[in-house]
Amino acid sequence: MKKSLAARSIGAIAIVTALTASLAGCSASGSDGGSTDGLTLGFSQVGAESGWRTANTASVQESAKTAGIDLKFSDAQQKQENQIKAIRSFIQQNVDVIAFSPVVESGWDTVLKEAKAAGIPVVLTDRAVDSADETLYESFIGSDFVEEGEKAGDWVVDEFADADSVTIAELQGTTGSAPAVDRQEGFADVIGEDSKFEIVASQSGDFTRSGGKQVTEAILKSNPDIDLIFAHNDDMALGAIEALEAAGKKPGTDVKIVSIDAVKDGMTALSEGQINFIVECSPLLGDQLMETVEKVAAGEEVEKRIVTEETTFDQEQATAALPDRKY
Ligand code: GZL
Repeated sequence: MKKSLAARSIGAIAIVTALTASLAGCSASGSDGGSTDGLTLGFSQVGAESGWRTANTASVQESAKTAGIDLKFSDAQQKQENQIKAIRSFIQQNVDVIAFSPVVESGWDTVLKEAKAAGIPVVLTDRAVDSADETLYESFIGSDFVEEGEKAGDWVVDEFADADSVTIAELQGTTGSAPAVDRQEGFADVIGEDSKFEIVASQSGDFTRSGGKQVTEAILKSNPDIDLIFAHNDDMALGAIEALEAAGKKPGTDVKIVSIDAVKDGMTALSEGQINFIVECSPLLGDQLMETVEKVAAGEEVEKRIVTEETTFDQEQATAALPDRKY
């Protein structure tokens, strides 16, 4: 028998009421799935400028999930003011720990003092700050960028052992960033011991593929016969390859290229002979970061500087490593 409109309405209200009660009961008991007693980490990331950065973000997010740490993630789009805003927001939210990769070395003391005053410990990952006050952060986890520049320089000295003169174009990373400052220093220290090496142009491509292409196009206009490009990262090296090919030059042959990072696209270009040597800089810092965050939150001592282990690749080694490459 067809139910009356009234009967159907009362039945519907009963169902909605039961559903509302069950939902209310769920949220009231706190069983909403979120970890109520887990750590909360505020993380300010540089941006998404390169393949390295993408892999680093994935590592941080995956490791936080595995560790059961509630990650509040902020992408600064390579702007320091956005990172400072994010850190202040994390302080307001009273997170347990703040971690960040400082886009540039300078200008952090004020906001780090605010975090310290709020009793929130800070961990630096990937890039360092130049603050004189080392009490403003608990630890730095990342690479030795000076050593990376030195490794690139060592390869150049060996590769051009029989040359009388070598003209070099340097594609710098983000101006004022620790990797750009330190890689330039390490490279210059090694090649500076022999006057046959001359850096005829050194300009920032901001760690991006488009930046590397634009800078290389400009450099080729005034220095069409460079022997070598030293790129502070693979993304700029890949941009340089595009510029060299557009200028009718064979990358890796007419102009040799040495780079840093060893991300998949860079390693592919290396295995194909368009890049000649790559110094590894690992983005897989997530696990070390979460271990450090847990120790810091528990008030345990941590090492002030935790340097990641890294290697180098020539063409043969890149070809062998590519199938197992995680990033
Ligand atoms: C290095 C990292 C650099 C990479 C670039 O640790 O900060 O930033 O070398 C990235 O690819 O953009």
